[in-house]
Amino acid sequence: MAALRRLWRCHPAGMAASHLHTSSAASAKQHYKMLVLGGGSGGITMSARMKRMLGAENVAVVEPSEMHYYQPIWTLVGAGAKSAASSGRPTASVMPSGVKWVKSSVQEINPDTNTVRTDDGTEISYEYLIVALGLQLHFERVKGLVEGLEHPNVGSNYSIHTVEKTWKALQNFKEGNAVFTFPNTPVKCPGAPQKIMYLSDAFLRKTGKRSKANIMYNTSLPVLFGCKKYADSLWEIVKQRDLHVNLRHNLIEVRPDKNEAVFENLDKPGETKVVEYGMLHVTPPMGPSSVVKGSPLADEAGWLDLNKETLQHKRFPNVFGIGDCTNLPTARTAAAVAAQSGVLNKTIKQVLKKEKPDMKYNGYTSCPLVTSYNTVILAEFDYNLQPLETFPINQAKERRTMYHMKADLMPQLYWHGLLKGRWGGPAPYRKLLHLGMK
Ligand code: FAD
Ligand code: UQ1
Repeated sequence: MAALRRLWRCHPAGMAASHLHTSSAASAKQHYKMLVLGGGSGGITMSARMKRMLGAENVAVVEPSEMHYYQPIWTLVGAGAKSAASSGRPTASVMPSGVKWVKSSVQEINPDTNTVRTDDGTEISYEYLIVALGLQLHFERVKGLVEGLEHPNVGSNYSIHTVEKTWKALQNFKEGNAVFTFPNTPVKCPGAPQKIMYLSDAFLRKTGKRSKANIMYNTSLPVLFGCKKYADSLWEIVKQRDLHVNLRHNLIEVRPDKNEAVFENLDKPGETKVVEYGMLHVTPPMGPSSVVKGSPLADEAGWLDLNKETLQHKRFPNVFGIGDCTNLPTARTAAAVAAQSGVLNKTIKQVLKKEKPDMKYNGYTSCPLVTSYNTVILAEFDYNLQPLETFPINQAKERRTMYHMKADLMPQLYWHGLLKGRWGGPAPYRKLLHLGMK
């Protein structure tokens, strides 16, 4: 349990004292026209947009974490290509100025009374609510995993507390199986569990250790990637690089003292396989935010129950949502958050004017599939898993330009475009770039 608590502890980096965001206890005003739950990618993005629409004094964000992380760069941190420090900035520095930051955790959402309760017992009422609580990681659901993450040959790019362990495990690898997993739950960025495999393969080749490694990707899914166009390219790559893909294999136990990982075969109930590892990269099981799950806002599985086109709640018309906490049937990514933010802005504008929302989110999502230290396949697709590519070139090919975009341009676009409410995804550019083409 102590180890688990360490995994969840917030980053202790200090808050910029120069910012004027006050704590909930210090404020008397407990009602906001627009209340945003969660100050991650979706929450900060929407608070910036709501500040422009309604004025800063009408907007509040409930977020307990002192630090805001750009999670997509953790793929490169785990492979030693970027530093963990470069992924985080103080939450105070990304909170739109003048917007109230309530530095607490939401404990309960009561949409029947238009109120939420925070962990210090404060009740906040709202006229409109945006839920952006993200999803929850469940390292504890794999037996032995929390203990395993204390060993030097196990890591996970999915948390700031474990991402540097991946890089250590990779550097320390000597021989044997290098094992990469994908759990039997929905995940955020479904490409990330295999990106670190391609980077590890490249690292082991660069350092002359590849011949001593047997690299395997054990995934619960029945496919390598959801959108066929990119899956076809990835199958070519795994064949060429001698990477072994085992479909429908789900990690159920880690035995760190013996360096063993136990997998169940999802197609043959009761059949398990024990794999000895030299290094293990785990993508943990994930699930809905417990706060959403425990509220009337949830669907049967616990996700925020939204209209998939307007992003308005199905039963509570003054409630909206964005990002990983929702039940939108597309891959959960920051790129999806970008596209959703433009649609949600329009939906809210129309709802405030008592008009019927008419802008439709098409499920746009994107996953820069890092396939080495200088190449990326830029997957972009919609609700129907149909490619929706920004550039008028075949994006299923590995490209250096796209690696540069992922490693150098995207972080800038995130901090200075998305989080400022000025980046609603590439759709306008796609139309321009495809002018005159089919
Ligand atoms: P988050 O950004 O996770 O924010 C949720 C926020 O809610 C957090 O700040 C949290 O502290 C807060 N919160 C939680 N519970 C409470 C509570 N009870 N009360 C108040 N606040 C609470 N996306 C891409 O587009 N491209 C990529 O290449 C990519 N790669 C990725 C690689 C990795 C390893 C990972 C982990 C993610 C990657 N993503 C990528 C996914 C992307 O980071 C997420 O989809 C995105 O951050 C979702 O935004 P969100 O606002 O829904 O959730
Ligand atoms: C994107 O918009 C985005 O959000 C800022 C990402 O998250 C980091 C992405 O990874 C990608 C690929 C996009 C889409 C942007 C372009 C230019 C294709």
